[in-house]
Amino acid sequence: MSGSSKKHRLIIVSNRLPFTAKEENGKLEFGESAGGLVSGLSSFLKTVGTNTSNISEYLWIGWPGGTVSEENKEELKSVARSKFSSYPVFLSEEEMDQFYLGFCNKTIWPLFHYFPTYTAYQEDQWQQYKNVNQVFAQAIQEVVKPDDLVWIHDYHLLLLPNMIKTRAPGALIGFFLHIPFPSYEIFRLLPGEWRKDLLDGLMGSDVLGFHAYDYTQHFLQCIVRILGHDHNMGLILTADRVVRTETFPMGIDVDRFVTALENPASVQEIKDLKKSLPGVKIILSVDRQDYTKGILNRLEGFEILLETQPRYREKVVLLMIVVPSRIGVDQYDKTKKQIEELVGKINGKFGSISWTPVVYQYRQVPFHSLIALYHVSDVALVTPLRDGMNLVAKEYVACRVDNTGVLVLSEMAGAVKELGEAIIVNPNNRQEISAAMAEAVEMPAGEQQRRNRIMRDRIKRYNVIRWAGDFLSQLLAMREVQSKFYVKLLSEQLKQSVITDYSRSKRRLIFLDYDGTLVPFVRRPEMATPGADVSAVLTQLSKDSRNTVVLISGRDKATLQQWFGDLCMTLVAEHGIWIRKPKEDWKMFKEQTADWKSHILPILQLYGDRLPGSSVEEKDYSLVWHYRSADPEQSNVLARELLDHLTNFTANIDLQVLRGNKIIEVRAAGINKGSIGLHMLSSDNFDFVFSIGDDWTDEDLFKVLPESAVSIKVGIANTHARYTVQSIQEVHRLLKAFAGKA
Ligand code: ADQ
Repeated sequence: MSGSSKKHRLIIVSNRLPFTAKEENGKLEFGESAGGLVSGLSSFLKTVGTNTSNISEYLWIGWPGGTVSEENKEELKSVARSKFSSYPVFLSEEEMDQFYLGFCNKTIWPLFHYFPTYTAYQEDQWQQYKNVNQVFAQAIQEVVKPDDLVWIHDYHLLLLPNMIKTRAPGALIGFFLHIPFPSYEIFRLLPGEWRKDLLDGLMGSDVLGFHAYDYTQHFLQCIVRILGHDHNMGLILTADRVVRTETFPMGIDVDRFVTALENPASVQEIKDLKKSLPGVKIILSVDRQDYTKGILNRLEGFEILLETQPRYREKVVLLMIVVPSRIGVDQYDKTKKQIEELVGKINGKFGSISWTPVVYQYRQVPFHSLIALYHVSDVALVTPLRDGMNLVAKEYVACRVDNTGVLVLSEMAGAVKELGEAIIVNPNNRQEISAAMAEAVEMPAGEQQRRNRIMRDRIKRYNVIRWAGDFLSQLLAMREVQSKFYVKLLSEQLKQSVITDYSRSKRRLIFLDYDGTLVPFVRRPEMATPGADVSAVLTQLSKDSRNTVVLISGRDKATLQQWFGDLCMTLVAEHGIWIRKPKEDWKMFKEQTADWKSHILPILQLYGDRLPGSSVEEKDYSLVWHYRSADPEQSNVLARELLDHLTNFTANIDLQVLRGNKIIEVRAAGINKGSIGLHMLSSDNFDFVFSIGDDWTDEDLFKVLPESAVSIKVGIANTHARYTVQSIQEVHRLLKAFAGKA
């Protein structure tokens, strides 16, 4: 990883630490913890502190793998820090039970792997999930420093980014999801509050990474549909944040595997394996015991092969290694039983004294044995029903140093995107698995080498060190991306000086937009009535004789009259078509005709009918098609179409067609908030001009104001305004401060 020369500390956060600590007879015992993430990141972490790295040091935060009594916690902390560069998060057995075995592995894991029927929706487990994420947030807060890079991993900690955003100001937060992100149709099965909280949680990140392009797209689709945020090439812009989403397929450390094959332990293991299985083709199957891995399908495919093609009997062996996993979750216990029954059935049906068709082992195997297995197996059968990536497939290819060997790979694994030269199967089709096994066993060595050469080159290039480096480079780059958006943020200091200028001035002109500035957007415009706090602050501001307050909105005059008619302020309706000064009647700002409306209205109504949830608003001199409550994706397509339609239709008429915040508006050309702004400016000699708004229509006003004016946009998007604020709450605070100076 290269880039700016400044060095940062990296904080890695994952459910498990890279080591395990357990109490035996009251004493702590330490062990290594296995798994793709730990071994992958360890290779990357070896580069930390080198000249080419932007990372000066690292600290790993997570659970140490067991419950620890009070008296041993300090010792564990100290060993964790000195030996493993880690910081433990302590969790009770009950917390772990409901959190890990509960919400993580009975709700998120099955649902995100497209097993909705295995998914539990239990409120107490959800509460514990929130609680444990809070415990992690607390642990991070204890150690984090500004300028740290915080990299959170996986589905156990989906709520964490948002929880630490405020606790770790200045730190950049990255999140990587190691499992698939499911399509909206699956994700929406979660109760409304959960799915919103989970997405809000993730949106606390600066960079969000996924293994595959599809998962990134699914996530973005959920963000549009559930939170209502659009994106531009994966960059999500909300009123107060910029979040980058990106695809980073995780790799492995190929060199580590190749080098380890030369270790005496591996060499011996390879010899022993070859001796114990002479004259047969070895088909390897290695996974954690998990129903998503398709282990049963694999066995069924093998059964079909032996059944339908007897010539393979005594000629092939399925070497099946299953690593114990998530013991205590019903579905896992059930799958284990089913696997063992089927192994027994196949061996009973086809086996002989000299030949066992399926050699089955239910255990964790050490690294040197695992790579020996990869090295001697003629075929690797990797057939998950759904898998975020699948590192086993890549590890097998890495260990084929002479490029022989055949990988049979499921099209449902994320790894298939990079390993397209494998024999690709649909794991639901047992016949296909069986045919793939036969094809693999028969494949000539030249063809095997041709395929593996391409795949090995690819996985060597995008290895795990590149993967982590890329992710962290993107994370660091967010500082610059965000600074462009945050450059105009109204700091506390600037805010105070605006308030001082306000209090010293004698003739003030104050422009206020309404929707999105004083009140939030709601599903139906008529529901956005001003609350008591908004009415109070407007009353106070408009009572001050030094103030000329102009409420300038796109709404119709009847609504503004109803809500604010009694206040001593200027009301402007339909973005400048109508104006009502205090104690006067409504007047048209510039003469208008409305005869064009009868031509345009049917077009808008047609789109109103075509898109459920959208509606047409007819004002005196403008027409609006609203689509805030409609399906966001469908409405984006139709909005583009309507815009095109109207632009062509109005080419020779003096009308303007504008696309706003979930609306398309048609009105007479030449009238906008800017014209009203100029009119009001010329009505007196003001010594303080202030304008605040959130919308594209406010830009017309910002553009015409004198340089000395204080113009503020609500939201961090590009703007002509001098400053930006991130929320409506900030608008309220500022206006209240003004009112307090009256
Ligand atoms: P897993 O579901 O655990 O990981 P996988 O990617 O295959 O799946 O990683 C398993 C790791 O465990 C591999 O590194 C492998 O070497 C090791 N392993 C497998 N069988 C073993 C055995 N019998 N003994 C010892 N070690 C064994 C999750 C997601 C995946 C994603 C990874 C990484 O489910 O889709 O690829 O995270 O992001």
